[in-house]
Amino acid sequence: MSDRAASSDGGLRAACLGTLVRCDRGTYTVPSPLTYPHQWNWDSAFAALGWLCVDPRRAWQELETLTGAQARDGLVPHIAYASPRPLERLAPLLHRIPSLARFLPALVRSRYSPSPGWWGWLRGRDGRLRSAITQPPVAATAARMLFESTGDELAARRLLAPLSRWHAFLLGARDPCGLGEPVLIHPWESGRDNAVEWDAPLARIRPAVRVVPRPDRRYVDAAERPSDDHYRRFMTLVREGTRRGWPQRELAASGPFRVLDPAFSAILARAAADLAWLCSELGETRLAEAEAERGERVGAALRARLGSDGLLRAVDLVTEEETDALSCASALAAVAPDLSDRAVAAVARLVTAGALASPVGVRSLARDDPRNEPRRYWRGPVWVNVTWLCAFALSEHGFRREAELLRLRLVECVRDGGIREYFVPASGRGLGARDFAWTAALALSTLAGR
Ligand code: 2M8
Repeated sequence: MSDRAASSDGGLRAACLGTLVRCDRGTYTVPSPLTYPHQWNWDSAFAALGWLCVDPRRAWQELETLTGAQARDGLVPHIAYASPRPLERLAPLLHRIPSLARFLPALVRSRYSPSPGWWGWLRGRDGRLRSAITQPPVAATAARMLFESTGDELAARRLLAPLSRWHAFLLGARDPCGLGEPVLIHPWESGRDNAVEWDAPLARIRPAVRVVPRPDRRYVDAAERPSDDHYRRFMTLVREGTRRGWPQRELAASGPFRVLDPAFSAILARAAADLAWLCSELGETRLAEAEAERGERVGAALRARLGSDGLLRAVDLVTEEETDALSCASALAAVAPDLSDRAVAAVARLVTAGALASPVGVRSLARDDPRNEPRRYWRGPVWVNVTWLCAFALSEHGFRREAELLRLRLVECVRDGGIREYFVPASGRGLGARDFAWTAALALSTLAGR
């Protein structure tokens, strides 16, 4: 490596660390200080991998804080809210007094929408306010990586039961018909909020929420965020779930929005296999067996519905139709441990030279899809976590050359585009939130050769 490259790697490392530190809230990491001021689920798993490069104790703590927000039924929420500020503490009380409830929006206005009241003031095990939906379960895979690098048995052991209960929830309440894959009940659960796959299932939701607070657009251009129409439907699903008291099994069996996401399922298949490995390393045989069985169940379900082109796609369970879109979800399916060589080879082509390839990483939507919007959130841009997960998946399946190419693109992307939330595929321009934690964390991890 030339001196110049070495010194610019050093500069990038320092910049990434600066972002992680600015996003650090002591025991967890916010995705971005201005746009996302709470703890998010898969963001924290990625942040842990960044902390691992500089402070392993802090990395373990990230995952422990995340699982602390777990609900009684095992769900680990997609958002665990930061402690309310003094005035916000009054919100749950005001909510009960109809004549005062109208002051609520003013109290919680400044931070993020939806605020905790939208979910019905739910609390996790640790007392934090939380959402009622989940997100891709990357945490067990992050835990395995932390353990392989630190060997900290005590820290790992604390995570086994909560992670296993979460996986059990995903294949229990969230798989009421025994499909072998968890049913997602809100687009936010996929982590790819406004992906084109969700357009058709969302089109059936009649927007009952008309005025939606959009603090997200205070710091990010409206053209780079989901539209108001998307938000009305997102919030209608939340309001309806809260009105019904979030009956998870019922919503997964007959709710208004029900989809299978190959990315989420594949991440779960990998997570269960990784947790099985971790449990068996720590002598927890019973848990290890249960997790291995879960991983195999999801893997078998995915293999059974591979398309003729070797790729997996999302399914709308209300119409039982497969989406026509080719998105990064098909690429992320390779995260599952047991896929055929043919299926992994199809993904390898797709992300390095095919419709999802770009000079700065993996596109969120095929380049020639007429719905592609290169600047709008999950409808076209490149996201660093997607590129990183694809590189990880390909390398685990033995496609080392392709994995290395993606890693090079990832580092170039962040070096040239900045530590931003997402990137225009053709130009590499950074967009969305600034000081974005998973971009920093995964660039750090890649630079460290992990
Ligand atoms: C985005 O999602 C949130 C809702 O969960 C939002 O737009 O407000 C997604 O990119 C999601 O994947 C991510 O976890 C979250 C925080 O970075 O932001």
